[in-house]
Amino acid sequence: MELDETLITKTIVESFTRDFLKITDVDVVIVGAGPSGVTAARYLAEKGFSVVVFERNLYVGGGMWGGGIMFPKIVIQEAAKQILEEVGLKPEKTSRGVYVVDSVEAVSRFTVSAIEAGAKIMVGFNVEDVVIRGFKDKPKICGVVLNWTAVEKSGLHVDPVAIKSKVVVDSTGHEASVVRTAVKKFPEAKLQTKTGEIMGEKPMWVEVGEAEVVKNTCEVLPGLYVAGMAATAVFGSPRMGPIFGGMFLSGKKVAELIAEKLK
Ligand code: 48H
Repeated sequence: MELDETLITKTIVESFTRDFLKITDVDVVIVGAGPSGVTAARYLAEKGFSVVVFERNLYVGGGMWGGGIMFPKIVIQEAAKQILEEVGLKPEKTSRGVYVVDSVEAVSRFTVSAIEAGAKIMVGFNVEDVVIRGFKDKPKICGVVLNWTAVEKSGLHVDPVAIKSKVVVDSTGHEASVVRTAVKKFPEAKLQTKTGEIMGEKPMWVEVGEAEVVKNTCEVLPGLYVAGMAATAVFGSPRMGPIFGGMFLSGKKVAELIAEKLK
């Protein structure tokens, strides 16, 4: 067989198009492939739901690569140990009582497990809006609007496309960008927070931050869930710095909530 140039082109375009057509209508769209997003993707796919994760970078992992101050180590507490073991990691118990794993191995194992469970991860896509049904004070979020990150960065005027889903998870980290967009477009729609608005992340307090990120993982608007640092930002909880147990536990919790809702 001659390795003709266009054969490669056709293979790429055909394979990508086939993949994309499969994810235009799914059970769950997850925005952001950080620790909370990939964890949620794995659990939901394992339960048999169709799941797609859109990540604006060309790589997955979010804040996991850099560990703390770029020392590539992921620290977790006992409560999250089992989640890491399920993906094949072997958390090392330290004399300080917390556990530690290598960042690169953690990103790799979490990503592979989500894919093996059946989740599709699409990189290079920026979610810029949501799809809704219902107006006034009762919008129901039922999908996302996306474009290539390259289009967003270049400022080209290119219209996006939409993906429909039963629910959407905002696991975009500190930005909580999906909730922010939804609230900006629908100020009438009240969030499930004390003020009904985005409360903003508070300074560091590890113990409280770790407990609250899990507690605040929930459906904030009909059809829209928050997980990970997005939950911290929306509910005005303290940040926790470079400990990741709460992120994995939040990803697991959002998957359980959605599984219950969609069953
Ligand atoms: C597509 C998007 C969009 C968009 C953002 O930041 P992350 O790692 O998120 P979490 O919440 O799973 O984990 C947080 C953790 O990494 C962290 O920062 C901690 C523990 N900080 C504590 C502290 O005190 O600082 O990942 C979010 C991902 C990233 O990969 C973004 O590129 C992506 O979401 N993303 N993808 N469309 N609109 N916005």
